[in-house]
Amino acid sequence: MTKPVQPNEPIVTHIYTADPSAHVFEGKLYIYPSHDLDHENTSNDNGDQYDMEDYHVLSMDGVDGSCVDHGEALHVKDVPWAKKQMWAPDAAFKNGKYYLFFPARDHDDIFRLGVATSSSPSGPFAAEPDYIPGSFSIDPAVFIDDDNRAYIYFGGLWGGQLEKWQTGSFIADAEGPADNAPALGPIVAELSNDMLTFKDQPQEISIVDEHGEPIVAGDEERRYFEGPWVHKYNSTYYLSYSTGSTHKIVYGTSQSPTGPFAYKGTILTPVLGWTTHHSIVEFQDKWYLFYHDSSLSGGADNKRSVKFAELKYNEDGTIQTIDPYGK
Ligand code: FUB
Repeated sequence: MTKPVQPNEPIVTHIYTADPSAHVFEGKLYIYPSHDLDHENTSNDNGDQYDMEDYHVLSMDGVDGSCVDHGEALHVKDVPWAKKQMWAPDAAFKNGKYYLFFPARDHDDIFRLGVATSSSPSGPFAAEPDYIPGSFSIDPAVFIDDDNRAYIYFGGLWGGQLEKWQTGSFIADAEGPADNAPALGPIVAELSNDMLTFKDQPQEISIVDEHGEPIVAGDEERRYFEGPWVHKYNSTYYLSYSTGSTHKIVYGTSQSPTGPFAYKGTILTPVLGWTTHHSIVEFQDKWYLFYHDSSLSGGADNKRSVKFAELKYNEDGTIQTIDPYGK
């Protein structure tokens, strides 16, 4: 019998999992994580240590029950366009189908975003033969608004290659903006009704400070790095993301799903391990943050474990900061 899950503890321990995207489907919590592997690849800023090959879908009937691993849902060998590095995925339900969105390097080593479909939230998923036309970079996250329009958010610096797309084409040696120039924002595109293509040209999202000025690239405590997630609470849109080099999950709010977003504060203080990555979901009238850290592996950057914590709002809609170690 599997052990019940506990807040701020790994939800599974038989495999390493990271980058959790949590959703409520068919009355249960489904978690779509990366599946970290135990290998000896060199750790570097290019992310070579994150050499994942497949996805497993996890589910929980409740936050005090056990977590089920539904087994391999998609493997890179079954994705014709993809070569390696199956990084942070997300899932969505529309048109009576489940869609798995995922990044991987294509055969030219360029990160692209793919889609796979299933009739079940636990998969297995069948990949489309090609990546989403016009897609690039990493960390897709899909938000479906109350009017049923679906938006995909994506983008990550460094190994995620976002700097290389500033001109609209891939420039292999492109660097990020100067420290005093606006930081690169995440990218958003509305998805077509069949969820397989972008409806329009992807747009960069602006994240601004308390004076309405763009957050600059040198402001590493607040600037966007990777791992976007959008949710809606009391009619306000919340964009949350990792600050990468300063290891925090932070957020901003907007009255539009495409921004601009006004920076508000920190959701999650740094965890053990270099990366931090999260999702936010409402389940049975409470809100939860799913995140990962490397404590189960003793701190190995490429061997992370998904955990969760309750997320609470203040009366004014701001989010209370979570310290995962209760300091
Ligand atoms: O898991 C590989 C990468 O690490 C993800 O795509 C990033 O968000 C970071 O968590």
